[in-house]
Amino acid sequence: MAQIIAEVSRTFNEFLLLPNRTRPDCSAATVDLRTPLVRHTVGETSAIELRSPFTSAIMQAVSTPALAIALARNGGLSFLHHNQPIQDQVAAVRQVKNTTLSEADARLWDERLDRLPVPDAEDHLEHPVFRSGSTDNKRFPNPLVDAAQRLRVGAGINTHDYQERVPALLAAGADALCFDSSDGYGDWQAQALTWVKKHYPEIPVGGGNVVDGEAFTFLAEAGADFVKVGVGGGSICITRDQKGIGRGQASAVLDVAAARDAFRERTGEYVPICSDGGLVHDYHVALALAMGADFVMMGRYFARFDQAAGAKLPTRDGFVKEYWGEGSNRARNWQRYGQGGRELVFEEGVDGYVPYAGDLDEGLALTTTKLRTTMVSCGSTTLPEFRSTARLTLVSEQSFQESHASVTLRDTPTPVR
Ligand code: RVP
Repeated sequence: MAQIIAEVSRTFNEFLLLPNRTRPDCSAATVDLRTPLVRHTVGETSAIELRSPFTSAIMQAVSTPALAIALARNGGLSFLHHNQPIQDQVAAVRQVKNTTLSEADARLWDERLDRLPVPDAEDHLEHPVFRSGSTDNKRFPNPLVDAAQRLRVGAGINTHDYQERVPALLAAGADALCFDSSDGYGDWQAQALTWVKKHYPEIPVGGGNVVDGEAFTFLAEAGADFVKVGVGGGSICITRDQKGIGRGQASAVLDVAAARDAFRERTGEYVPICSDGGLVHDYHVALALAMGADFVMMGRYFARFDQAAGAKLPTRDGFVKEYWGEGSNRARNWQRYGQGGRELVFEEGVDGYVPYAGDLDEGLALTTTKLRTTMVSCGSTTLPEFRSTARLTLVSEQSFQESHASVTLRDTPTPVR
């Protein structure tokens, strides 16, 4: 007989954090957002530590080289998508790895330039790098760079062509890989993980997506260096409507975090987890991290910025950016949404618009400030401390209503009597 899980499937909107005591040494400036990307022995440091717990989704509409550069400068990591020929993904990785901060710095100052044009694979202007933007250590004090000071970049891979794609991506300089699947709890992914770990033991490779502890443990035992959590919660995702598969993102993260901790106790190995999709408000990032995620992955959030791939279009109410799912007819990513062949028989994603939000640097700075101040209210200066001391409460519908302003806002037209 089918098993009914006792816990109701819950999402982020159903929770709030309670403030904890804030001591004098705990301030936004002292909050340290470093977090491990890669599996490591307890007590040791992860081979790659994100400077800030943000990664961008493995999606055509999101993770361009320009976005990867901007995000790495701000301490996070992009995973360039694999829904393109191997040589195109390789060219994208090269674009990120070949604009090093120090080289750009040297050229801009030596040649007294204000900006540096960065060409794409076909030699078209991809994006200019400005002196004040690319090189100012004060503006980007914590970039995510490798030992040679090159920005780090990740790449999505799939269980179909990994034996050709992985070596090509590594030759181009990819720093981390991630198997990209809407359902990672399967033998195909375990076999593919085993193959990558056997042939390229040095390269970090993540797995997913999963929504429960059993599936996490399966991938961790197969060698995953991190595991992504989330099925059906993405803003463009209709998998739950189409297949009846998924789980509320909060429940999924809580369950997988408990399994990660049990795995750590049993093996002495810490396997980071990533909350992927369904982060609608900035405060959802803090909730995901408090519930146990080591870092988050976002699509809609990053798709709104200049650096994302979608076209910027005018509307009567301002600008929007295009944003489409990997399971939509526009992306047709059959490698992620395996339905038994090389074609999508039905869509699992939609094609739409998101409000335009300008430049990534400014948007992410604001989100990061909110995260820091939330952690201060919760009395934490590090992410491990935050998740071990966080107190969360479920909210009723009435208290959810109470959370919002209940006056007429000044910029709302007042009816004339
Ligand atoms: P969101 O941040 O809510 O936009 O969600 C992004 C996530 O949604 C991706 O990282 C991926 O896991 C998932 N996704 C991508 N495409 C689709 C789809 O077409 N259903 N879903």
